[in-house]
Amino acid sequence: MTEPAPPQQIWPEDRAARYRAAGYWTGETFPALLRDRAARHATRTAVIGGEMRLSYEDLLEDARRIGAGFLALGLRPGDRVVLQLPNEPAFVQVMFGLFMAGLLPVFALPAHRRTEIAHFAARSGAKALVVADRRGGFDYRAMAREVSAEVGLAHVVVAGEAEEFVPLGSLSGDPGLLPPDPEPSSVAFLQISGGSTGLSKLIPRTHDDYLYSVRESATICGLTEASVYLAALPAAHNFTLSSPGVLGALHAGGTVVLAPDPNPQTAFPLIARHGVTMSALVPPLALLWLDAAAARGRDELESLTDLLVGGARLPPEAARRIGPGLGCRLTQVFGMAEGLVNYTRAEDPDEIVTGTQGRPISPDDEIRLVDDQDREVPEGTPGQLLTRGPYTITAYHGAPEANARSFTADGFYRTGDVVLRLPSGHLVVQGRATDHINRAGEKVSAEEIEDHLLGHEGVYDAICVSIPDAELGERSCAFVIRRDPALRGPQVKTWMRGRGIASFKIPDEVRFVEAFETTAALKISRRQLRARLRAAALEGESDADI
Ligand code: OOB
Repeated sequence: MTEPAPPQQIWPEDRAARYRAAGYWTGETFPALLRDRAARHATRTAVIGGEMRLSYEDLLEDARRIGAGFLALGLRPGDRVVLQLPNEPAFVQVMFGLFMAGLLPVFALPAHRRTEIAHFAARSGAKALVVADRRGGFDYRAMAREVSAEVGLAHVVVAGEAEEFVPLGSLSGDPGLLPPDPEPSSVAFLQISGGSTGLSKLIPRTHDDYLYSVRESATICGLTEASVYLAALPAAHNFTLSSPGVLGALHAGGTVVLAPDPNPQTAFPLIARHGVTMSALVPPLALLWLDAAAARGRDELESLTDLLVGGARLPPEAARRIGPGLGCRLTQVFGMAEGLVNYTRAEDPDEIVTGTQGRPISPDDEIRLVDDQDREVPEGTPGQLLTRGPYTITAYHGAPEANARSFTADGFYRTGDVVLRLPSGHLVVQGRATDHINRAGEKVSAEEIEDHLLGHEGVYDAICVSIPDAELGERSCAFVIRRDPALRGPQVKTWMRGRGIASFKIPDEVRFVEAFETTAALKISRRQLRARLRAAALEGESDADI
């Protein structure tokens, strides 16, 4: 088997020179960042999780030991390591350990399962996987065994009971053998795309570009040494990691508190206990927090000054309730793992904060709104958002076809989002042009689900669409033409579970239909079919009519 090419991310030289000259790309790297913060804030608390509390000095020491430990296993700088850990201190220790050793984390989410992890490992050419032993009734070691058999991992490192694998606690090596700091323009890690077509793509981010977005995000959101950030959503997600997130808080010398789950019963006591000042949620969870605050009272939330909400559309009526209901300031965040992040600002009037998804981080974030033919739409008209800039990627890793689809010839990323731009530069997300389901902020590709369904022998054809949902924002609905007339919805769902995929990808609803297209049209694209089925479902037509 040929080795996959090492990940890279390259901006055209003229743009790179401009970003350096403007002071966006400073040449800082992740290892240098941690060393610097450990020197400046040695004894301040960097990370809290469960009963564990790490100072900046502790975090640096652990990261150096763990990083050297990975090298002692035989990994070499530049190697990729799939990192799948829950919100626990080990996540931050291992992430920085990998950075110290010049290894590239591939950030998987705890919800990912065999099929997805194997895909990330194969696509990135990862040599190792880091998982927890067992969480929430799921045994990650059993999954690691299957992934390893499928893609051939050299090492599996386990936080907790390791069984035949390498215990995280046993990793150690000579920190003197850690490599020199990487090139700031080199790839620091790979993020996972939400993915609108097929399987998730890998997003290589460089030290220079990511640290620019982290530093500016921290400034825009007003993070300081006194800030205490609660990571309620999965820490590996771009929103929680960098907007301003875990890395923004550490960049500012503040404290990160890791919540095992985002529910109010878990999060509120953590806020009270650790004096949390800021957190970030997807809209459905923000609504849950509002209900809980109304029911339990706001006493536990006294220290909370800022809540960021993003990842999916926050309706203005809900946005208006957040400030008064939680007693804190709302910031809307519209971002993507590929780069561009927009924030509402502290100085924005209320109607902008509640009615828009903010404006870009950088004066050099270029925004273009176009129609289906890539022609710019007139001012004041919604259009498909294309963007390029100092922290938006120019290509996915090892995906020439996706790159040809997802980027214009002059390097703009096609976000797939339909937005309106106000004269002030604030963006209002109106919808999207691509076929994914935004299920409470988790992005599910319709195509990926359909591909799974088509693997069922009782399924003749399947189309998956999003349907508005009061709780989730959107839910997934699979329309299935059966080969086997006895096939029932629950069977389809159970079968999907056996495919080794994240449970948020299991269709929420399965509806059986006789055929997809009853009109005379000879050829109709799956995209058009999805649009028709969604429209029909919304009109409440009976299944037989669809
Ligand atoms: C964040 O990142 P991803 O990569 O999981 O998803 C990106 C997509 C966007 O293209 C858009 O379709 C949707 O998620 N989205 C929003 C939104 N924020 C993201 N749609 C409507 N309103 C919003 N506020 O989701 C992400 C990354 C960094 C920061 C925040 C979110």
